[in-house]
Amino acid sequence: MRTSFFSDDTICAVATPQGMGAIATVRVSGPQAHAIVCGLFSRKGEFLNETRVEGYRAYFGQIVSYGETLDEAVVTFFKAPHSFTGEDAAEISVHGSVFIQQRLLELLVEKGARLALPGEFTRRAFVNRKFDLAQAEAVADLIASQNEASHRVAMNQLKGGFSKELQIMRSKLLEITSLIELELDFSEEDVEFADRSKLKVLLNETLSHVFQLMDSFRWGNAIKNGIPVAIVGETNTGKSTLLNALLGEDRAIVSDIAGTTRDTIEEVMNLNGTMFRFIDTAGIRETEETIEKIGIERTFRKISEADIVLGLVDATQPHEELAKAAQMILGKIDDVHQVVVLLLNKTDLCPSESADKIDLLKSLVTSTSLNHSYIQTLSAKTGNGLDQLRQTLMTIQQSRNVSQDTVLVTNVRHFEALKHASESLQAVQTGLEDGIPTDFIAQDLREALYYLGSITGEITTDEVLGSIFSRFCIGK
Ligand SMILES: Nc1nc2c(ncn2[C@@H]2O[C@H](COP(=O)(O)OP(=O)(O)OP(=O)(O)O)[C@@H](O)[C@H]2O)c(=O)[nH]1
Ligand SMILES: [Mg+2]
Repeated sequence: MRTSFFSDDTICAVATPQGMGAIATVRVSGPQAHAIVCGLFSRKGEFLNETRVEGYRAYFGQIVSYGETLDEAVVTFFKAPHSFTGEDAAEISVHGSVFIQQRLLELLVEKGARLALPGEFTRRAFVNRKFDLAQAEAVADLIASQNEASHRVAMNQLKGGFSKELQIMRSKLLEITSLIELELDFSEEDVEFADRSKLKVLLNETLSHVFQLMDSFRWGNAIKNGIPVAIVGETNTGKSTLLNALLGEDRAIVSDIAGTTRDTIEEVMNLNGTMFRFIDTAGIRETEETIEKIGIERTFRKISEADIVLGLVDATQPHEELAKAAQMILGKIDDVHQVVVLLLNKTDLCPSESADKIDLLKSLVTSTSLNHSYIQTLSAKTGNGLDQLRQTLMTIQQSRNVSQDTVLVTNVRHFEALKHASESLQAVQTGLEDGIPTDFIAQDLREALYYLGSITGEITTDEVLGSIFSRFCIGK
């Protein structure tokens, strides 16, 4: 249900970033958009006639008010429904002085427009069915995207890949639900319109699809906010030195005192178009020191949240201690969701022992059930092995293979809705097993449909829409 939230008013806002720039663009949308803009826009000494405006053509002229020229401008008119919002609209490009932008808005308001609320252009586009809610949210993601991967995911969502998958799922479920509801109408006669075995198959299919989408959230979210890479190991193994080397700056304090890093330090970095979020953590050791203990607990949490774990061990340690340190790290890896890179650090101090110790690490990994692991030598101090590490990170990222068409869930709201839908579908499943009355099953199915529909905005309330669009900025 897309309720008509808007009155018949015309809105305006600066659509380009705030402040001074070479050019600023002001957007105007609504039934009076053409009339209002024409009342300010003069060409060769004459105001443009609203009835003669051609759409999709760039007009050059002046913004004139009270006989004074404010600026030269290029104006493009769009005609409903073929505009971003689906309404009559215009875009005015002027020189990007803050004064000109402000004055132009004032003039538009004087002529009858009103300043747009945050996200109001996109909200109007949604109400006018230019796209669904998931696509509207993709517009925000696209604008916020800072690297190739997040751009690709947002673009796919904008093109409607995710929406289409949801639509298919919903229409299948809807079919079954209507049959079940039909049974309710004939409840006296004890008929079964909806084939129960078919329903079970459909439920299984839908549930596994929902689970698959939920699973993609971990990766989708990582792409949007930077793939979390935790740098972990015992104290003094060189974790902070590695963070600094990767970033190319002295971000974390490095010292030969064990337990230097107490709290986690996070920095985002773009590597070949992919954003990684490196997390330097407190070194793991037995300690009675309260603050350090809290830091180490935090390290364990960061390990579990990471997609990639860089596990550092100190090459100068004897075999036995090295093995213990590596095993401690390997024991914390969740092989389904995580990849571990074991790094034999400080190899500059004992180059002749590297090969031997790498063999030891290899044999340790082989004795675990881990399938996604890499082992490398490193000297965080001299930078030896850094390029290879960067290469490994790229390889791991590429192996996730996010193609143009892969649907990834990147939005917490969508993830929550999928989770609720999965719970309702599971309730239907157990209901069928336990032979629960049909009306309860119908209710759970309706609930699942509701949650799936809420993602694309088939079913939404004004409150939900308000909260989504208020997070957009003005002019969007
Ligand atoms: N020779 C050599 N020294 C290193 C290397 N990496 C780190 N170091 C030294 O090892 C000491 C500890 O380095 P940090 O980076 O502070 O180690 P950390 O793992 O962050 O230590 P905590 O924060 O205490 O857990 C410092 O003196 C570093 O200069 C390396 O590759 N080679
Ligand atoms: Mg440190």
